[in-house]
Amino acid sequence: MNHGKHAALVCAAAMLFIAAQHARADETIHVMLTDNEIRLDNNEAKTGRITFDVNNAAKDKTEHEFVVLRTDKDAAHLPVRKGQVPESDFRKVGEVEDIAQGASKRLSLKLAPGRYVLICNRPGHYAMGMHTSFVVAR
Ligand SMILES: [Cu+2]
Repeated sequence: MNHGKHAALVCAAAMLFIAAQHARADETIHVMLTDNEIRLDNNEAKTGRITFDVNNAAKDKTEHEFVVLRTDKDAAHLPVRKGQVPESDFRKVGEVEDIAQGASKRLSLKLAPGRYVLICNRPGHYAMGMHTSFVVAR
């Protein structure tokens, strides 16, 4: 095999490898829970396996949780009953509970394209502002 052909084959193989790696790439979203907010380093991800790295960065010693709901509703206008969003009214995709102040927990999910709302559903916390929207693009 001449050198030029060999180089082209190696190059094609490398490109296929990169394409395959890209298709399987896991995306990590860093989630910061504060006393009255959920902050993400990115409110959008591509379809596939997404890992939420959830850190309770609250100033007070309150435990928080992190719930992923699949819904087209506006994150700020979900129904609330007795201080909590009725999770059974929604398609709950995943959840991590009981995250102590200063602690982190990871939640890895395979998410389909669409709109999601991320909340903390400890009583009263949603109403305090612990919600944000999240979009999974094709
Ligand atoms: Cu909370």
